[in-house]
Amino acid sequence: MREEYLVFTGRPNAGKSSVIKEIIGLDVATGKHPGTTRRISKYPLRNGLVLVDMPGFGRMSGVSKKLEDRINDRIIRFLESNAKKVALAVHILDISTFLEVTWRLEKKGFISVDVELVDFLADTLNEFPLIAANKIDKASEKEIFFNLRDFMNRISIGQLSDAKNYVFPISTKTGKGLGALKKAIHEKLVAKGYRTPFKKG
Ligand SMILES: Nc1nc2c(ncn2[C@@H]2O[C@H](COP(=O)(O)OP(=O)(O)OP(=O)(O)O)[C@@H](O)[C@H]2O)c(=O)[nH]1
Ligand SMILES: [Mg+2]
Repeated sequence: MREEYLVFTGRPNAGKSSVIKEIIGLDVATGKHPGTTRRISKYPLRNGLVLVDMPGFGRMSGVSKKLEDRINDRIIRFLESNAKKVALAVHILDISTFLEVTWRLEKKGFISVDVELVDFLADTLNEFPLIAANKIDKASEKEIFFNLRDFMNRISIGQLSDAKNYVFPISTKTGKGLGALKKAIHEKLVAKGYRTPFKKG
């Protein structure tokens, strides 16, 4: 049977595993500290569709620089070598701290890891990933609005109106926005021939 991947990416602690838990209903490990998921973890769903929970891309706590580099390399290599087998990628980011983190990186001459990874996914997979702008409960509405607008302006999606079809503000804590994200994931997978993608193997 063919095997295809539903991949979840994001920086450490963004809430990848929490989104998987809430939306797909899989009992994956979540944790307070960046670096909870250390391996590229695969969970078979249905009809050859395999969910992939990635470790965080970027800095982790309690992990040597060497291991961190190795994990980051593995993520990039997995995505590059399996590009044709990725049915859908969902990128999760912590939108509540997006601008703060981005400005801090820019001062050091780096670009946002989230922007970099989203653009890498779009290039490598030839399709724009769905984006879960998570943790909207952690900042004021105004702050979330500014962070979202800035993020959407930075990713290479062209029109801001297009970005709205791909970017979903959510909170796995309050449940806000999860229905819309789930629907979007479902629709994309159905279009790829997976009629009941959320059921387990
Ligand atoms: N306030 C708030 N906290 C959240 C939300 N989503 C996740 N968290 C918390 O953020 C922390 C990280 O969540 P995980 O789901 O483990 O994140 P991850 O991206 O899988 O992290 P790694 O596996 O370490 O890369 C946990 O303490 C979660 O409870 C949210 O929407 N709001
Ligand atoms: Mg995780």
